[in-house]
Amino acid sequence: MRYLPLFVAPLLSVTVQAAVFNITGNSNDQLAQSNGVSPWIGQPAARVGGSSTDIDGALVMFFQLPDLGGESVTSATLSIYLNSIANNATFNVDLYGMGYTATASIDAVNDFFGGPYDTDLSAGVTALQDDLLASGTGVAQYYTSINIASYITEQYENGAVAGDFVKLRLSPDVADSSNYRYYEVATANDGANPPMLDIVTGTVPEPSAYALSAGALVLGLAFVMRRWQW
Ligand SMILES: [Ca+2]
Ligand SMILES: [Ca+2]
Repeated sequence: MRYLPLFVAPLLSVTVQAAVFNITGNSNDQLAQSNGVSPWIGQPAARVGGSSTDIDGALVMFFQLPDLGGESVTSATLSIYLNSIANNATFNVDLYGMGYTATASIDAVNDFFGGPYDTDLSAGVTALQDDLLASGTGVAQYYTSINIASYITEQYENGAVAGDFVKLRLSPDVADSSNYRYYEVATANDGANPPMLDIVTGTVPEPSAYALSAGALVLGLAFVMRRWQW
């Protein structure tokens, strides 16, 4: 039996961490309401779901994008502090991306959405995570999203520059929440537990680097195999 040396794996994992950005939400975050009127901008908490009588709410947040310094986004996660769940709300809360903006301000008329995951077909809206917050789970704690690095990268690719804001939304996953059944989420006006977007950048190998590695590997293998056969 002949065994070829296994030296493939080390060549394929050479991402180098460059910087970590812990971005606090902008205090212009705001509850977008189903009636198209959104007066609450300075509140330290927002009611996602049945925010008041016959009115539902979704929290729209803004995070100022950093200068990546030529690096790539290797990780990006949103952390949300759930204060409480009011009146045994049984729906869950989904995470959506709403692109990027130069100024942190909501569109009171159009930004609200409540409904099943990934059914908001509005232009510029992307479903990012089903049930980031779920009924029956612990309160008075942070919940962290899945890695949304590809979505953050997409914003830069679409033209966002450092100083622009990525816009994210927490929506109830029912079209009509019962009155006063809601998730109370800390906003950026909560000094202790604001929403956070944590971005990690790093150097991702260029495809050409992979190609070179692969080419060198093939040559190396051919060389080794020739030697083995002698
Ligand atoms: Ca606010
Ligand atoms: Ca859901």
